[in-house]
Amino acid sequence: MLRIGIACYPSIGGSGIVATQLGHELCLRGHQVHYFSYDVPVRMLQCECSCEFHHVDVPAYPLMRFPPYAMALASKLYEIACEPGLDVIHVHYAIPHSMSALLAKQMIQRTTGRTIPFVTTLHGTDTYLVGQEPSYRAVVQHCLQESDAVTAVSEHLRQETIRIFELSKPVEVIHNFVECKPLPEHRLKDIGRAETGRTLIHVSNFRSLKRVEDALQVFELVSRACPCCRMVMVGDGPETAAAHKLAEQLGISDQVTFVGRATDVVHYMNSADLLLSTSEIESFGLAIAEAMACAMPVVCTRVGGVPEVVEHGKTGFLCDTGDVCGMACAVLQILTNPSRARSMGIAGRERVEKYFSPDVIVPKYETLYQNLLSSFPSSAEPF
Ligand code: GMT
Repeated sequence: MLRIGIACYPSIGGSGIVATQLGHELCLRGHQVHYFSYDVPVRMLQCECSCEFHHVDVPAYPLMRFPPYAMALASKLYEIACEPGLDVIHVHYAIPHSMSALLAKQMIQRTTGRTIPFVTTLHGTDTYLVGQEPSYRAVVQHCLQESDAVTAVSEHLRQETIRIFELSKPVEVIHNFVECKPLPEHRLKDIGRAETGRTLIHVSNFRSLKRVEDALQVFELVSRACPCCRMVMVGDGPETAAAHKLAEQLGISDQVTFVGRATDVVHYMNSADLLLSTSEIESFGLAIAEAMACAMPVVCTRVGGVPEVVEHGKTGFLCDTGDVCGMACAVLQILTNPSRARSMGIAGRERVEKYFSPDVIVPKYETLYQNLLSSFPSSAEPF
């Protein structure tokens, strides 16, 4: 049994969701989990395990235009690592969490002589986008190099991380996982039925890289051939207002429902028939795997780690980024062929169960922690 500190973003977003689900699973497996963030992680509120949450206080002072969150997180990690004690620190999303973990590790070493190893899990934009900002790059590179282990949520992200940060250390791929919840009765009956196969769903944080406008344009083309179909847009972000405007311009506002931020995405997925993901980059695509777990076929862009998740032609279709016509054709191929839709949905769920389930993925993290602890014998305290 290990005492594991997890630092993550608390908001609805892939990295925070994965971190919280991991904490939950580790707790169910008998480990003691401590979360660190500036707010209670959204998914933590929905689970009933005995994980502890440590609020990171960031005091403001008039001199500081930008209160130093990374420093406050390092202090909190240090405090809890000393008492009640941690065996390993696992940070999700490198910026700024791995910097705080490195600082905490050094402070613990200096004051107690113990070494508490830390793992950095990269989620995507910390490598592809934000990590490459000249203001952050050198620090991210240093913190990855100094992490006791670095993991990436896909092979694509692993390769890009090594290339971009010129890392001389290994990066291990540990894919994301999603739970395959029992399908509701209506869904079991309805998968792929022609008369119900008409609701598309798009789930994202409406940032520009999600190309939400492409999703609406695809839907507009699909609705010409299939006038009764509907589109549910789940999420919120900087492009939300533009998306509403575009829906009006395209004359599809009556068929498109914007539901905003949702904590229970599965609820919407279980009432939809096809997921459309139009991103220009996606390290993994958690929403895609969540849709597959709901036995839903997917039409996605062939980017980043998405081809590791979606098997083209079997669990959905992969198209080129921006190929609105190609994506509309792929959607129509599925909507107009109920038996294909059904077999794709079922194949997707099977794929998630086989490769991206908690039982397959969580032991990989446990093994990683154990291996680190055995290479730092001084770190293990009796627990
Ligand atoms: O999609 C985002 O921009 C949010 C980001 C996050 O960290 O919250 O998502 C990234 O991490 C997810 C969980 O590992 C992945 O499923 C997403 O594909 C990844 N997003 C990108 O790579 C753009």
